[in-house]
Amino acid sequence: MTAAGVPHSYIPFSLFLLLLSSSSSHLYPGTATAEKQSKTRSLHSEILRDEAVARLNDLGKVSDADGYLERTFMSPASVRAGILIREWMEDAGLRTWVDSMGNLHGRVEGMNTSAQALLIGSHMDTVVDAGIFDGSLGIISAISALKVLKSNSKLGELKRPVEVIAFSDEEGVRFQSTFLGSAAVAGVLPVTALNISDKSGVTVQDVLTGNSIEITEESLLELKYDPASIWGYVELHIEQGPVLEWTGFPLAVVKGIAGQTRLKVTVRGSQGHAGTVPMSMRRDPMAAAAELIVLLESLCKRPREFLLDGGNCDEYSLESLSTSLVCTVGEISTWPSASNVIPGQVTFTVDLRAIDDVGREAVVYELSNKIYKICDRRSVSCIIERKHDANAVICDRELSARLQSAAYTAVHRMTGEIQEEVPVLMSGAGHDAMAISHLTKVGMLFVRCRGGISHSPEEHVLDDDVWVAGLAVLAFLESHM
Ligand code: HGY
Ligand code: MN
Ligand code: MN
Repeated sequence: MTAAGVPHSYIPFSLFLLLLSSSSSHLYPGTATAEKQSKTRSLHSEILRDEAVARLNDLGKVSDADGYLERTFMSPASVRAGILIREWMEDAGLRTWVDSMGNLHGRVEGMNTSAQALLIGSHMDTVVDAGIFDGSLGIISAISALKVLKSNSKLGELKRPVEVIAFSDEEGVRFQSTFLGSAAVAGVLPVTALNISDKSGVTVQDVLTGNSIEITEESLLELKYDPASIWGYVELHIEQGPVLEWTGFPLAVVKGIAGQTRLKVTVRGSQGHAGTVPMSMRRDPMAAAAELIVLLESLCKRPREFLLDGGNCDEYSLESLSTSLVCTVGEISTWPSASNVIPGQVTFTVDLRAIDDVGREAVVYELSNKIYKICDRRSVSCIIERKHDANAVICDRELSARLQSAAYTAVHRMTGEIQEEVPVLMSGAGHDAMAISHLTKVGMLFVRCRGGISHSPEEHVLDDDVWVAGLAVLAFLESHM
């Protein structure tokens, strides 16, 4: 298995040989004989594949935008999506409610209401121009697996309560601070988060009030679950990377999730006429921002070069950074944004991730120092706001072992083949499991996605991989019966 902390893009070659030797494109029941058809039926394909795929497509049409998928925290489309998901939860026999941070819950008590509950969830919000599987697959697979138990009158055989949670804001697209929903359930969302405003000055509190949710500090604190009442949290999610497709396996267990920092950098200079100000006399924030963004890319491509003389991180962190550090400038805006005006201000976002938290901190420190030096030299001013931080999370071993066994069972049920090794991968993408790890032990399963593409309308999961995902959740639930 991959060594601790080695991100999936750096699986040791020996493991790759093992995976490649044993991997074959897992055949699924193709032209089924009568006996195979009954087997397929016993694999609940109508619910775990056909209906789940139809629901993913239906949910993928619920958008705030025309022509592309966008659902942000408590937006009109997110509310409509919640109504749809709530119907599906009730169709699976779950008791449902919406909490005061917009999370949608569906719960079945099982045979022992006082036993510690199993939470299964993911997010119902999306990025801009999103794919239909990111977040939604984890919610729909969980609901479908519970519906199979209901259709076999087995919900009452669950040893513990099972609660599906569709979290209201994992992407953090609107307010830049992610996990608004899951952090509230974990009890780690500061009440100050209610005052965070979006680009138009609307706050989180305003959005909740606009949805007739009057949240107070008390009601926010009441959202926190009692850790003693929770057995653990499981999240099934698309891999959003290319490794599973490359290895030929449909499922993987997640070993851990990279830590992340989000910054907002605002550079101010002197706004002026594009035609009259000599180049030598300009204080141009756009040119400064361009130099800062190229610096950021160089630092993240060659951290050792920048950090060794800085001396603020050891060899282990440097080694980890050289394999896992990634950074992205996803948003940039300028004022007044006119072609014949030297801008007065440029603002851009920085999304920075690494498996090692010490290394990530060292990068943020070094980057900030260099940004201020460059702005000084260019006589422009600079403000760096730290909008979000989440430390790296390592998934629980015992829970991961149970997920691995569920994945193994699912693939074996579908293909009849023995999948020697269920791959174990690191996640560069963030997930609600990071927030819930403050509440209880967490485990994650990854599902193969075409070309590893995500955060794009090209995002795609094979129908049969949706099916095997549902079978894995079903097998995991059966281990709690
Ligand atoms: O950005 C992420 O890693 C996640 O998709 N929110
Ligand atoms: Mn995402
Ligand atoms: Mn996601």
